[in-house]
Amino acid sequence: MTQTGTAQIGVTGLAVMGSNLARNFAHHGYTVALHNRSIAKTDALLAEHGSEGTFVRSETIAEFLDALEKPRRVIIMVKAGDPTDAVINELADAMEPGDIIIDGGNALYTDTIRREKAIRERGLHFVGAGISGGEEGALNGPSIMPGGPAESYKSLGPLLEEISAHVDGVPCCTHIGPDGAGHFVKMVHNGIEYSDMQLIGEAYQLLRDGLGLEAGQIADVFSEWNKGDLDSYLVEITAEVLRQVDAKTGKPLVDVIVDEAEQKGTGRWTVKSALDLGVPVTGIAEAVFARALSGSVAQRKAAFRGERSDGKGQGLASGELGAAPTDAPQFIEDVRKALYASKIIAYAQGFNQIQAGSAEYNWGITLGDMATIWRGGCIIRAKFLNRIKEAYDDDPDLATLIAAPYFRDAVEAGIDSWRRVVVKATELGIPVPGFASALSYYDALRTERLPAALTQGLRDFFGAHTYGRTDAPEGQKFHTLWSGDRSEVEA
Ligand code: NBP
Repeated sequence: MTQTGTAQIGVTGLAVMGSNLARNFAHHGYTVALHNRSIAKTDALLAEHGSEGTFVRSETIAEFLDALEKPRRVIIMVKAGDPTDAVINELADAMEPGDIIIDGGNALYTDTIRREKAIRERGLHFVGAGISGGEEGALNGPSIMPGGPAESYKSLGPLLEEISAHVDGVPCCTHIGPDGAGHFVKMVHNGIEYSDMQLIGEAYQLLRDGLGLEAGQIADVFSEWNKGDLDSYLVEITAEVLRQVDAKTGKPLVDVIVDEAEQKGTGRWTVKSALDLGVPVTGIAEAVFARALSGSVAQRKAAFRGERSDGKGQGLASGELGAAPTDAPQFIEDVRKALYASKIIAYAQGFNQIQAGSAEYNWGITLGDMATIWRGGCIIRAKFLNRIKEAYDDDPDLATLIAAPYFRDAVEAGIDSWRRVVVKATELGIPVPGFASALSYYDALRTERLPAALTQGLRDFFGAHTYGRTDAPEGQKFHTLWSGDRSEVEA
């Protein structure tokens, strides 16, 4: 029986993400053409899940493309980087004008911009789509962030929206903007995810080292927090991970896991992009550096404040540490409020980065839509994203999330707790880079006169870099003749 032109969608790259995405399409009644570089993965998928829907097996790209109805829609789910380029080129060589290539991997947005341009010039459509939610999301409904031409979204959008997560009947998928917009937003999403996890980690450590709570007790605290403003997937699974007992030792699993956090690179990309755009995403940067610090094994061994494991005596001293908090329930509540306030800052910074990226590349991104499509399916799904959506609905040009009434009030309600936590952590020698830098960011934004005036003075002194004056029109520059008579001239 010929199966030419029977499949509405094709998936190439059938590792964990691609297989689950293919099954998700099949569960929604679509006929799915399957392809993988090595046939073993295709056959394994068909053997284990072939009965879940209608799949078309293919061994070659030619067979794969033949199975698809036209214009063809092909999703690539292979390793990001060179493998993705290899697959795109192989497909583009064999496809016809109007066909759509979708890269669902975690591509760097600048690669997506380059690829979209090259593929467009060949008469094909290229859509870089960020997909979040891990393997579970891919199977049961991810959050999808497709970029690329608006025209291709007309044909592709309904399929993607159907298989995406839904919250209150609204799909967690929307057209983000042209070329690299989807992958840019996915990148910032991942950066926010880094920041969220770092803040959760700091809260955990404060309860563990500040109050001496066991993992199981901290799990109960997180479960309780998940019933309120902090209600989110990451807080929910924090309780689950903390409650897990290691079968081998009988200890909490978290106590036997090596404390070196790894990264695949999207957090680093977010920070690099933020540096280029000049957007202070301090929360994400602290999270990326905290992971790097955890992996700085030699430095940690050399500086460790206890007995050094290499037998070379004591590590570095910490000075006198303060006493543990005496009112445990109050401290737990303070940490909860500090976590929420810091999280608001992290999202405010991430949304500012999307705003700046959208302006830089003319993407026309609607910020409220990002909050909408992150409400379900993805790793950072959280109840408070509804509030972010409302804030941008009320004012699409909001300069910062913390200026929106709900968030302004939420941060102000937690500010005393937040300061107490940072002070107590400092006294106890517990590192809280996320909490502390978020608080400094918040204080800096609200400071009338920043020391940047002095920075400008210094720059003018050693490099004649000039400065503006508070009493002169914006843009007018001045220079003091530091090595002369120190009079001021207009630059
Ligand atoms: P991997 O990132 O582990 O990639 C494995 C797949 O890439 C296999 O199908 C493999 O084929 C194929 N592949 C490679 Br490697 N080199 C190739 C080449 N030169 N030509 C053709 N195919 C090649 O798979 P994954 O974890 O399912 O992730 C897929 C994409 O989704 C990645 O970009 C990832 O960053 C992204 N993503 C992953 C997650 C997650 O939770 N894992 C979440 C969100 C996004 P083979 O079978 O022949 O070796």
